Formats: sequence, structure tokens, C-alpha cells
Amino acid sequence: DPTDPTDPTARTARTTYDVVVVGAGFSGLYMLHRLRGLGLSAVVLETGEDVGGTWYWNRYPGARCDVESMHYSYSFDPELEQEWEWTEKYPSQPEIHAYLRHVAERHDLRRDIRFRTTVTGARFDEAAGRWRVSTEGETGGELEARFLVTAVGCLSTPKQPEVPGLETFRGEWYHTGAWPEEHVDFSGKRVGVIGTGSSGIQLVPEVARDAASVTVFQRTPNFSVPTRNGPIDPDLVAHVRENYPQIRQEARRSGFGVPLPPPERSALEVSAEERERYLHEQWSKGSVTAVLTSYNDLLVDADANHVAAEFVRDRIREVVDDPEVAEVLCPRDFPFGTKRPCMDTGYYETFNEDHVRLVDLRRTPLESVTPAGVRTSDEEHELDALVLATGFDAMTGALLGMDIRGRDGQRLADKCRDGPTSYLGLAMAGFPNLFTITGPGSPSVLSNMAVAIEQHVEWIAAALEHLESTGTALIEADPASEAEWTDHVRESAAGTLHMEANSWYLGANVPGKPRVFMVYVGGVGVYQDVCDEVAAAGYKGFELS
Ligand code: FAD
Ligand code: N01
Repeated sequence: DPTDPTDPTARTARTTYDVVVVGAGFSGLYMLHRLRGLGLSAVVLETGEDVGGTWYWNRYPGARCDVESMHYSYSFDPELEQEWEWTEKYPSQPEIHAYLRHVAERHDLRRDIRFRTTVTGARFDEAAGRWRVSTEGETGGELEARFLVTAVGCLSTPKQPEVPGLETFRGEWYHTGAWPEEHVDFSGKRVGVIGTGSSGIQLVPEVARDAASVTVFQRTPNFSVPTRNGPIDPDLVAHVRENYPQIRQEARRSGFGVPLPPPERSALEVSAEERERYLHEQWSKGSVTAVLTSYNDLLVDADANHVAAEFVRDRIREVVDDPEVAEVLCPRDFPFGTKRPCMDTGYYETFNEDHVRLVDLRRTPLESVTPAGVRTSDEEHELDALVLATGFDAMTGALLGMDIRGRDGQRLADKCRDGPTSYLGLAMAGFPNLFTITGPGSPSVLSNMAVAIEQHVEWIAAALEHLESTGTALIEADPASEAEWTDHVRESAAGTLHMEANSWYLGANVPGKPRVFMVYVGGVGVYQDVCDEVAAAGYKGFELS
């Protein structure tokens, strides 16, 4: 019986649901839980073999969150908040993965998740008012649902470097975003690492521990703040647990989704000595958000930004022994904070070790991967293993990786040809009953994503509840509201220094991708108010029928 949850074959035999959710990471797990609470039938489809999303795929050595564990967690389960024991200030990938697995067990989520199942496309059947979802994998075939919710992640489609010859390499190669489950042993090996974003910067010191040599191929140096990570402070745990509701509320009202007071002063209104003193104080907290929120104009005023950028460069120069290497590691071609700043444990220190070498690809460009290693314009670097820390087709990679078709067979990929358009980052005109968790046009990656995700899931759940209670079959963003929001998202970014960096926020890391700022910079608190007002006004800007 396909509707009997106790029947073991039912899970895979059933094809009709109220809601199909794509993705079993932080977003998909909570969405499923809320849908059950509404009494809706739901299934989650997931390519991977386990829950966790980001924290399932990114198992590279050193993978870690840069939001403190007590804040990078669900708030919907107050008992879990009290019970779960985080061991470190910043949690490692295995710990977050264990946490998400625990949530799945605790709320009995697995029985409605189909793993090893990839959604290849979805078509809105206008006559039936239903989504027809095509899948590949273990439980392949077509499913149908009234609603489709994408929980596919902003950083879930790994990007390969645009370098020929990878297939000829005789050694082993790995992408940080699709790291093998089994332990990768680098001991005694000559390892190359391409990419110096957050992933590369976390991985390099770990690999350098075991490898015979590490060659870091750097195209663009990045700003990185030391985490000062360590065992979690028991007093902090006690304090946060006692005050969780209030602390969560502060995070939700904030700009970046962490409970830090908003900065009130400009970097330019204080003396140079005072600035230096205060930046040191913020730096010593081991938090990139603390540094970014030292002053209120770091992301909008080039002079203010320059002060902070120079401060970070001085820290790099302080750590790295060889002044030439230090200068190559100093970022100069984009303002501080306009590419996501990194957080590291011993990254710059690693370059003081004899077996670690920095190759400046700006001076000697990467030409190809060869059977023996990596060829740059002046040398062939012989390697036994190669790590690609080359990032992701962010924000739209996974969404447009599915062939989604709305009214009149319109392809989502065509609609987004000049950059994604969306109403609130939640819905798209012409695509009824489709919701996108942390979709383009929402604050998502510019915040603690645990906060961004919970807010989206709760908003979607409330919308579905409204539709159910009013007997409404369809909800669809109207084109004018979508256009207005999309303009607002782009105009908000245009007033910031973000436009000056070739960042993945702008799609600049993927050749041919339209250069459009895809994230809402207004902050999670402001954004939540907008979403709440829309709902309170009877889903203003949506057509309900
Ligand atoms: P994901 O965790 O990306 O999960 C999406 C899931 O959807 C994946 O499992 C994927 O397999 C599945 N999927 C995608 N397409 C399909 C399809 N077509 N069919 C079936 N399944 C599909 N955020 C922070 O706030 N702080 C941090 O410190 C932080 N660190 C990060 C570190 C790394 C290495 C990375 C990559 C991201 C980090 N992020 C961080 C962002 C992180 O992605 C989010 O915090 C969060 O985990 C996203 O959860 P999600 O469920 O929305 O998406
Ligand atoms: O990816 P990235 P990432 N030749 O895109 C280089 C989150 N995250 O996986 O800048 C040579 O930042 C590329 O060079 P350039 C976080 O949101 C968080 O590191 O294009 N180099 C760059 O150096 C983060 O921002 C955490 O010139 C090539 C690197 O590869 C996001 O995920 C940890 C190249 C890619 O950097 C993505 O981070 C990890 C080529 N052809 C990830 N192609 C934490 O919170 C690319 N590069 C701690």
C-alpha cells in the first residue's frame, strides 16, 4: 500500500504527494519537519547517500563552519538547543554532519527521504495544477505534487577549473566540494592545491601536516581572519543556553544573522590610533563578522574599506617570514569583505614551512594539468595528488541544473538568462506553487545561513498553511512584484563596494555567467520584516487562486 508508512516498499512505490522537496541539507530537513506538522504529505529527494548537504559533501581536511556552533544550529527545537553538546567554538564538518544526522533521527525524518535520487527536471502541468517531477537514480521515475520546494543549496554545484588536461593526470585528484568518504592519505605525497578561497585556506594547513610537499597555486589572494578556535567555553554555553530565545531573536533582527550589535561609527570619524586599537580588539575575537562590523562604512566607503584592508594586510606581513611571499599573499584587487572573507587556522603560518610553496598564477599563469602534475608558464610542477579548491557555480548552479518548466513550458534557465529574477528570493512569476529556499534575491549567503534558512522554511510553511485554510490551490508571484524586488536587490548592491569584486556573488567565477549581484544586501532583519509584511497583507505581490 503506497500510502502506508509502515509498509517498507511504500516509500519508493508512492508517486503522489502534496509537496516534493529537493535536497536533504539544513533546509530540506527542516522543511520536511514543518510540512509534516501541517499534515501535508511530503518527500525529500536527495542525490547524496545521507543527510547533511554541504556538510555531507565537503569532507575535506579542515572543513569547518565560520559561524559559532551555538548560533549555526536550529532554533526550532528548544530541547535540542539545551541537549546538544558542541565541542568547539567553530564546529568542524564531522560535528555539523553528526548534528544534522541526529536531527534526522530525532525527528524521524529519514523515512520520507529518498537518497541517491536526483531531480533532473520538473514541469508544471497547468491543467492539473500539479508539478510533475522527473528523477534519476535509485528511486527513479516521475512523481507528482501540488507544491515543489527547492532546498538545493547556494554552494552545492562544484566548479572545475577551466584548465585543460585534468583527465590526463596520473595521480589522484579531488574537489573539496565532493570529497570522498574514505580517508585520503597524503602522507609522503607531493600535493598541489588550486584555489585559495575559504576551502583552500582551510585545507592547506591540514594537508601540509602530512604531505611531503604542498604547492599552492594562487590566482587571487584572499583576506583571511584567524579563527582562534578551540574547545567551547563552558561559561559561554551556559549563558547561551539560558538566554537562547533572546539570542536567537537578536540574530534574526541583525544584519548578518549573528547576535552582534550593529556598528554605529564610521571608520573615518575616529583617529588613526583609535582605529588601530579598535581593529586589533575586533581582530582578537577570532570572528570575521566582528572585523567586518568594526565600523558601519567598511562595505560602502572605499576609504574606510582601505583602512581595514591595510590592517589585514599588515597582519599577513606580520606572520609570513619571507616579505616577498607575504606580498604575494596580500589581497589588493578587491575591497575587504566584497568577496566572502575567509577564516583560517594557521594558513599564513604554513608558508613559513620549507615544504610549502606558493605559486603566483598572476605572474606565471596555469597552462594545463599534465600526466605528471601542473604546468605553469615557466615550470612543470610534479605532483602525486591534486586538490581542486575551485569553488562552486553558486546561487543558481543547482537550481538551473534541473530542467524546471513553468507555465507555457517556459524554462527557468531561459527566464534567468540575464541573471536570476525572483520575488523575495522565494518565488518566481510563471512558476506557480514553486518555492526556493534561500533562492537568489534573498540574504542567504550574506548571513549566518542557519538563520536565513529557518526564516524561509517558516515563511513557506505559513504560506502553505494559509493556502490550505483558505482552500486556495495556487500561489504565484506576479511579474510586477518580481521585477520590483529584483530591481531593489540589484540597486541595493549597486550602492556598495560589492560590485568591485569578481566574486561568486556576482557570478564572476563562472565563465559566461551573467554578471548580476544575486544576493540581497539589506540584512536578515530588514528582509524578514519585508517578508512578514507581505504575508500579513494577504500575500501582497502574489496571485492566489
Ligand atoms: P545544501 O547543504 O547545499 O544542501 C543541498 C542538497 O541538495 C545537497 O545535498 C544536494 O546534493 C542536494 N541537491 C541539489 N540538487 C539536487 C537535485 N537536482 N536532486 C537531488 N538533490 C539535489 N554557511 C554559513 O552560514 N556559515 C558557514 O560557516 C558556512 N560554511 C560553509 C562551508 C562550506 C565548505 C560550504 C560549501 C558552505 C558553507 N556555508 C556556510 C553555506 C552552507 O551551504 C549553508 O550554511 C547550508 O549548509 C546550506 O544548506 P541547504 O540545505 O540550503 O543546502
Ligand atoms: O570557493 P571560492 P571556495 N585557475 O570560489 C580559484 C563557503 N565556504 O570553495 O579568485 C586558478 O571562494 C579562485 O581564484 P579566483 C563560503 O561562502 C565557507 O573556497 O577566481 N584558480 C579561488 O581562489 C565561500 O566563499 C567556508 O582568481 C582558480 C578559488 O579557486 C564559498 O563556500 C569554507 C580557477 C575558489 O574560491 C566558496 O568557497 C569553505 C582556475 N581556473 C567554503 N578557478 C567557511 O565558512 C577557480 N580558481 C569557513
